[in-house]
Amino acid sequence: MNGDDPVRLTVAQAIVRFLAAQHSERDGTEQPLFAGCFGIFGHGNLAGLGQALLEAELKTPGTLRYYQARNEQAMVHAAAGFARMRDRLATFACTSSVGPGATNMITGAALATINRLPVLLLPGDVFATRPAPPVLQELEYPGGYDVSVNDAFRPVSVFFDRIWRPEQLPSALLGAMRALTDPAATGAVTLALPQDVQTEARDWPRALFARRVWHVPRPVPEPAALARAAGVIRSAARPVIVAGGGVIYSGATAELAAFAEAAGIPVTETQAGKGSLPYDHPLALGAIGSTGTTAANRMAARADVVIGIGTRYSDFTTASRTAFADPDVRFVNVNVAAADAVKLAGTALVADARAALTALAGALAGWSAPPGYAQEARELAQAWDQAVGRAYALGHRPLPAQSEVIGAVNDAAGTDGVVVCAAGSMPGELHRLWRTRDPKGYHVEYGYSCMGYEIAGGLGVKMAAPGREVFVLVGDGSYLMMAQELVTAVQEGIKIIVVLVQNHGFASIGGLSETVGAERFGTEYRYRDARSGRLDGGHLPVDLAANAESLGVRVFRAQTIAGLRAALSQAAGEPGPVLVHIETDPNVPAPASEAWWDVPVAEVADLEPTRRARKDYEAARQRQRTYLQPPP
Ligand SMILES: Cc1ncc(C[n+]2csc(CCOP(=O)(O)OP(=O)(O)O)c2C)c(N)n1
Ligand SMILES: [Mg+2]
Repeated sequence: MNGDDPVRLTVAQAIVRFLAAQHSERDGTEQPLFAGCFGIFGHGNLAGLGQALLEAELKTPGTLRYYQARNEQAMVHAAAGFARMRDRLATFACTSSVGPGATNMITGAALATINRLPVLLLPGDVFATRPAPPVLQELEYPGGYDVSVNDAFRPVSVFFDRIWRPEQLPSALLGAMRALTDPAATGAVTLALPQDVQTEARDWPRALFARRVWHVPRPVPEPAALARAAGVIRSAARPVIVAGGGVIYSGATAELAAFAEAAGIPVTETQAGKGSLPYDHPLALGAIGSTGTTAANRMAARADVVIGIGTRYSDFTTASRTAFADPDVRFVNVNVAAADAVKLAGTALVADARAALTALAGALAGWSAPPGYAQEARELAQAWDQAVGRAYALGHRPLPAQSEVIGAVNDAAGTDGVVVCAAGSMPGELHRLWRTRDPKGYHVEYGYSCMGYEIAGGLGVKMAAPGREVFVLVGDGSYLMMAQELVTAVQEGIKIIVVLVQNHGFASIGGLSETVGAERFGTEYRYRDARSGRLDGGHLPVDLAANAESLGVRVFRAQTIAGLRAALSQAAGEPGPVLVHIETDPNVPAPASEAWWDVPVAEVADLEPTRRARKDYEAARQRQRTYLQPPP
């Protein structure tokens, strides 16, 4: 037998067999690249991938297990949550039917690509052979019949291919695996599969299905770039590190601590980078930017050299380019992706975070920031932690404050728990208030900040780390948008602890609306009032605890923080998914960041509050910087 011996399979059977044989490797550890395949079947995939997954389940159980989801967007979120928890070394495939099933995955694809998380999407597509067009759910594009709704995946995927002919499959599969396992270019990978092609048989070379290992590289810095970066850092009197998600994906937290300690450089964290240092590390300043701590933001404001590591410098991180206020501030950017490394006109160090930190530590041996500098940072961090302690224990009445809920969940999570969140007012509060004790204990999706990620993403996190308790914090708005994967958790016996924070609407957007002079318009869940004709009646009578109960979830209704703590300790003993419902007062502000976020305000308005907001906005924009000064 040799590698070219034929194996006769359908395209879909070949895909399943190929995926089951793929592995990733980094630092000598191999693991299957795919933990399974999520799917929802329709006429666009049931006879192709559905049949193939069934055959695999019967013939080679466990090689690519099928998981049933309730919503295609949610299954992509679960895959993304899984991939993030596994540092992008493993993920899921997701199969959908044609048309709406496929386009439901587009939001999930965008989320994965923004967060640089590998997910493999296999949407069904219209017939390649076109025997009876248009088929059910086909959107006919008059400009050309080779376009389908799946072309909408192109801008949100890092790799897209459509398998018009079976012969194209091997190269498409190899290209897809390369993209998934490339740390600089990973994200959503889409292989669109016309429904007829999925079922067509062909003789495949046996070698296509051989066990294959994709080595995830740790690119080392180029010596000249290292010397340039070290030179800029040596010139600093007030250096600050911005640790992004790349630090965590690279597994570079120990190297970060060693580098920061040796050089006496305080460390701030983005949302994806939170947990890079434990919250009580002597050099940890916590969250930076619009949702940052006063400690991080005050140090950032006066920094002369900012060392970004594995960050893409979103507007939240830079406080819309106001966070770094020293007129001569310079940036050194360590990033595996060149496109991020050159941001803010920084001195680019294109490399894996761990490899770069080790190299920088060597290049800067014996050098450190001026004496007393680290102590200044330490004092600011301690003052912030006292503010956190107060926010955790406000004793607000009659309804508790959200910060107290975060405090109770933080206590319940201990050293090993994982908190999951994505949208609403909680991500900002979590960013500055959550005490991280482990690099994988904080999982807030803030690249796409997608309402509805929470429960589905939390499911993926738990599947990736079954030994850890997963706490999903979800607002009532996000819950109403996408809670249906609770049924998947029940079906699979996957234990997540969902803490549902009820505040009758979009507290976050309400607060933001007020700052831009839009008066909280349309942000609360209220009846339309018969007399005013507006949505300013009483609260809607939704009972989301009853909703979760009806899905088969074990539910606790907490009225107070003491009740929440009791429910969380009972939840620890539950075998399956749990939801704890608590109502909070949306009008208690968390300790402020002293930082700005650029959201434009109407330039002309009849409303006086809008006009006032515009004045404030114009004043704030004066502080906005361009960071265009080329590196020295
Ligand atoms: C899919 C999606 N649609 C809209 C938004 C804009 N948005 C951000 S937060 C938010 C409200 C979230 O409400 P809820 O989950 O109740 O959290 P709260 O703001 O009350 O804390 C909205 C509409 C978003 N982030 N994602
Ligand atoms: Mg809400």
